[in-house]
Amino acid sequence: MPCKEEDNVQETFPLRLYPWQKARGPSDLSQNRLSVTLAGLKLASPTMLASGILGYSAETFESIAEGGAGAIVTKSIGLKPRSGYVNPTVVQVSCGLVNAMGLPNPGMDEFAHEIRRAKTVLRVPLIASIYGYSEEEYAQLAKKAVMAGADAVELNVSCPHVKQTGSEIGQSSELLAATVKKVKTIVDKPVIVKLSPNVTSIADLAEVAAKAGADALTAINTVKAMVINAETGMPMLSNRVGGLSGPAVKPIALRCVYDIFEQVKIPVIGCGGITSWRDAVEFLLAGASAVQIGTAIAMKGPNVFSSITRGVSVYLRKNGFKDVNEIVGLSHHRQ
Ligand code: RRO
Repeated sequence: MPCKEEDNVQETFPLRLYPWQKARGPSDLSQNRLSVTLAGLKLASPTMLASGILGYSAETFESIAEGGAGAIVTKSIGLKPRSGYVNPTVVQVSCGLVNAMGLPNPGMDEFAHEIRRAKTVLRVPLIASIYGYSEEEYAQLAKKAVMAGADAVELNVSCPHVKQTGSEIGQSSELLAATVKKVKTIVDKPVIVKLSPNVTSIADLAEVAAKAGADALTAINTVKAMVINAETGMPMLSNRVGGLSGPAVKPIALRCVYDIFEQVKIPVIGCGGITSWRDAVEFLLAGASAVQIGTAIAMKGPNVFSSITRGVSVYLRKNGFKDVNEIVGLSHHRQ
């Protein structure tokens, strides 16, 4: 079955009116109804570049921001350079991608130059994604990233397939709490924690991160997955196991955001299969204050930011909302 695409704002309106929509008066077209403040970061649009896609150079950050992204998250960076796994590292499947890149990155000392360069041109917040093998490493990386100019850090505690980092930290309440606490003692910029869906209760781990001092949460990283080639009889990825992203994971990600919003008060950033304005609206209604976009860039190109932003804006106007923040978590309202 092909992935369903519903991106045309003109054809899909007017929506059915729900009780919460009827009470609203006419909206002011002149204001920027899309701006959000997230853990102290000011975003002109609630769309962000997700970590892992086009996340390496100041030039690509700039072009993504010019394309309409409200913030940029870098590729995950560690203390030492890493070449990642050998090819094949990405396989296309129905409605998504399965990747096992293996954390390729130049190491923070090298990448700090890129952060500095990016900060001279970027007008949107730059968030450094970092991964480590201990709480001390996360803290060192956070300090280096912030000293280079990063506006916030996103702790990648959820990579599904690299040993002794990623989800091995994010799946353990003790390691997760210790990591977040340590980073919070070192930096005074917002600390965002990217959570794994490969757990029994993502909301419980969200609560652990929040209690340890996290300023916001990103939900979700990729879903642990694999692909086998019937012709060769072998797994397709060199690492055998990887992470599934794209429209295939959207309902999982949406449920995760919904569950977290019910249990935890800090802002949630939705991530997972957001491809159209309608997907973005669904995440906002589930409780996301902003959304990250990754795989859709590979599928549709960087203009996906402006098409999603435009669509969300039209949705808000047509339904009488003055401000994107008014719809955050609305699906939780009970009549
Ligand atoms: O680099 C990767 O293989 C990777 C990472 Br760091 C991650 O967080 N999630 C993912 O699916 N792949």
